[in-house]
Amino acid sequence: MAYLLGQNELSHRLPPSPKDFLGDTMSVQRTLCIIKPDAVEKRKQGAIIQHLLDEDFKVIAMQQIQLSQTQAEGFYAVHNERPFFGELVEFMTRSPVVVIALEREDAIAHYRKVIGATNPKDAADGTIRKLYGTDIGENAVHGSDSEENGLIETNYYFKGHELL
Ligand code: 3AN
Repeated sequence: MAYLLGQNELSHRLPPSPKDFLGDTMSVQRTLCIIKPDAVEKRKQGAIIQHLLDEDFKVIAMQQIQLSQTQAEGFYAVHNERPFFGELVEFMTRSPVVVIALEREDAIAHYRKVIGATNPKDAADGTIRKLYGTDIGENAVHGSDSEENGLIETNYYFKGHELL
């Protein structure tokens, strides 16, 4: 019974997922989209959101924010040993981003297909990164890389009651 657990015990639990409510038989997943500063600066956020809606993603939460250094460093902590970490944090805090929690059947794999390869140069024609990305650093959108990270990342930006 969650309400009997202390704060520390609760913080180690995974956030609720669609499966908690709908059972194991279905494959609805969540993924976190961030429309990065380069794409917002180019005013492509509307086109990217429409592209995702046309691919049957449901927007369950969305907000425009300017990431703080701490927020960006925390979100990309897994990359903090990589040579591009400083550049990545500087870029992600440069100007506002649009953060969107998305839900869909098979969301993780389908979203990665729709956004294309990390480097827009290598991304397939018609993918979001090919259409709107600039280079490997400024590649228009972020996407979660696993079902577990889809939940963790969605909950990094949104509280449970904000996910509709
Ligand atoms: P993806 O976003 O496709 O999952 P990751 O997880 O390998 O790619 O990288 C996270 C982010 O770090 C990328 N979206 C990209 O913006 C940035 N990045 C990756 N490789 C480089 C690089 N060589 N130089 C600059 N930024 C990079």
